[in-house]
Amino acid sequence: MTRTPMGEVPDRVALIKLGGSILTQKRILRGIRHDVLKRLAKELATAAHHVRLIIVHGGGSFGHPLARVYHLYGGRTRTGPGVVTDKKWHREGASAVQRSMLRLNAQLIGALVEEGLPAVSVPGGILVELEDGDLTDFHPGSITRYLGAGLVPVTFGDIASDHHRGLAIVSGDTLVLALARSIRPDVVVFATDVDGIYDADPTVDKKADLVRSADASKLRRLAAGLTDGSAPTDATGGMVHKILELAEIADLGIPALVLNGLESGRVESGLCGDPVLGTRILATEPPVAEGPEEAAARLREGSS
Ligand code: IP8
Repeated sequence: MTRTPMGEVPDRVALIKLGGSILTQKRILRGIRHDVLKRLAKELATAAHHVRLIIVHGGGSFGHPLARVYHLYGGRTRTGPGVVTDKKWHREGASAVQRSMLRLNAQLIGALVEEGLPAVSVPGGILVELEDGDLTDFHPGSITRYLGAGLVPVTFGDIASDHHRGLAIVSGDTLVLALARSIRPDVVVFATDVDGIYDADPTVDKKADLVRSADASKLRRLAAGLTDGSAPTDATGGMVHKILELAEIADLGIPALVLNGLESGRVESGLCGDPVLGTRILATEPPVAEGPEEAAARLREGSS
């Protein structure tokens, strides 16, 4: 991606996921990394001169601890299916989780607005319908309309209605994949707390190597290798899920990038298409459309 000349409205769209692990302090309930938030807002504001942004953020210590306490997980999540025994408890939990997520979202929006970005909030729960924690319907209209109006929509992993369970969590990663499918951005960037995708779990294997680039089939091989281990850790389980989602994004013909959002300048470089340390995901080539002459020749030759 090349940088848009100053003053011109960018025509390219970038979808970026800011991981909860970079925005929040893992071990402190609702602890915000204010310095990171401020720096990322500056980088996003600079990048917004070159690409139109859709931002998705995760929950970190604003979402996951509460979701766990109230058994709100469902479907393919890190902690497995939740068991719902008491509807009132479930409803109170849903309200508590969303209130907490809105606080994180407001902090991020505040930082973006301070840097001059017209950011607006779109709770992820109103975009989706779930069935046992899995996405069944997606309604991205509010995102596309805000984007069309020149705003920066900021959505987040949230509580959502679930046709089977009543309520469940929709993760930021699920929202990214659904947005990629429906909006077809020019690039998807995942800002995480590690340098990219590794060929083994770097928290347990000192010899784990950073994968500099991968296509969908390499990603699927990597995911299979990571789940081969005897007992995949939480970190690996989360990463395997992300890797498989990235393969799906690549198959949509959209390139992606996984980089470290805790390192200064990487988010800006990644969004602007400058060289940056991370894992570059190559888009799967769409099949070349057959022209009328080729089609006629194929029919003449009687091939199918
Ligand atoms: O951090 C989940 O989003 P994620 C958000 O992207 C909640 O997995 C509410 C737990």
